[in-house]
Amino acid sequence: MYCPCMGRFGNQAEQLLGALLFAKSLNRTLLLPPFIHYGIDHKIILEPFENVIKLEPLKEYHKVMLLSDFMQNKDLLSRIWPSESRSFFCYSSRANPNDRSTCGALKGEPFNSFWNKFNITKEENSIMYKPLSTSPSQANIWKKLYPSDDYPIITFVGAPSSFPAQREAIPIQKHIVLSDYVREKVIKFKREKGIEGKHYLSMHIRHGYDWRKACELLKRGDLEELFSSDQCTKYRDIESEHDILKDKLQFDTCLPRIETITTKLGDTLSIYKDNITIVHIATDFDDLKLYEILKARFPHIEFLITPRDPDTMISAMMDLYLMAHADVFIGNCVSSFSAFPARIRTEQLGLQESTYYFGQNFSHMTNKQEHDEL
Ligand code: GFB
Repeated sequence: MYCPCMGRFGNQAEQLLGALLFAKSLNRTLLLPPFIHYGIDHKIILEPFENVIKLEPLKEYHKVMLLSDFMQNKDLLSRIWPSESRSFFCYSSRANPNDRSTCGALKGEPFNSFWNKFNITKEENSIMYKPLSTSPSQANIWKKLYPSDDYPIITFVGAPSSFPAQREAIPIQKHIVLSDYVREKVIKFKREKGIEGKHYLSMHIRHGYDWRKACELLKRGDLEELFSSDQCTKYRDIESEHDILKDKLQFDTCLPRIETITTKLGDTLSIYKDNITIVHIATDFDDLKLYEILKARFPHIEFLITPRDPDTMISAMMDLYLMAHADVFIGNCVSSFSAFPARIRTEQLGLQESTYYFGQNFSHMTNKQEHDEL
């Protein structure tokens, strides 16, 4: 059990992959937490896990249970996580500097709101596991130190996994399928727009204020990776099992200029000839100037955006679905929000050939093809 207390959807989704991998290595059930969404004025919204991701395909990978079901099951709760002995596990304390004896599991937001939602208002016990890590390679040590007879439940303060997700966890995306709830919202949206069954291209334009600031980091010139950039800057060499850097990350790949966006869109549409006349724009910021430029440059294209409602995750979920299932996708290489649909396309739907990124020209050959060429 854990709180997905770091980052927004893209970060939480990558850490879910690592948490599944770790739970499997321990042969313990993973309790699936709600996703944490931040609305207007950082309002914390807990989106039920099952509204976003289907449970059945996940169960094919490993034993899982909804955290909300577990918390409502009073019998199970009092048997394996009784209120008087509720331990939290952490690598090291995040509590006040003058009290390092507790994990500080409920300190600050979103930690406090998350646990309060499940009526957990107090940390009874803290277990700090430093220098152990939550890498599956340490599973045997975990089993020895914290056997399930003595520790039927391990509750982590944050996700027991890294961001970005480690390479080994990426294929688990095969089992992360967007829910019917999201699918139906998209079908309704398409029906309303009269585009059911029509081919479309989807592009992710990540360019809000936080993103602009984050991309500035690349101007230092010495960063090899940022957030989810491994998805297009690196590939795994099959023989040596090492990650090979295809190309150094450039600023324009993180924050594409308008010219970069229009050129990439034009070049990509021309590959698909006249087959695509609809372009969905997934974005964190509606830049009306950009929309005007796109309409003027591509007069024969119908541009679509999903309905906005910042206090729910609906728009984000619909954008993720539309990007994942588009005939053609152009993503942001650095963004973990782009990485989620890109992984669905490559790991689940076999759509890697029609998955592109803005900015510098990365080759999208498979590892095997790259390898054969050497
Ligand atoms: O998902 P996320 O971690 O992706 O955070 P990045 C971006 C959030 O912005 C999403 C919203 O969870 C959404 O709430 N958002 C972004 C969007 N793109 C879209 C979109 O196309 N449609 C909709 N509806 N919403 C990084 C983080 O964000 O940003 C880093 O990974 C850091 O931790 C950095 O915070 C500044 O990876 O893009």
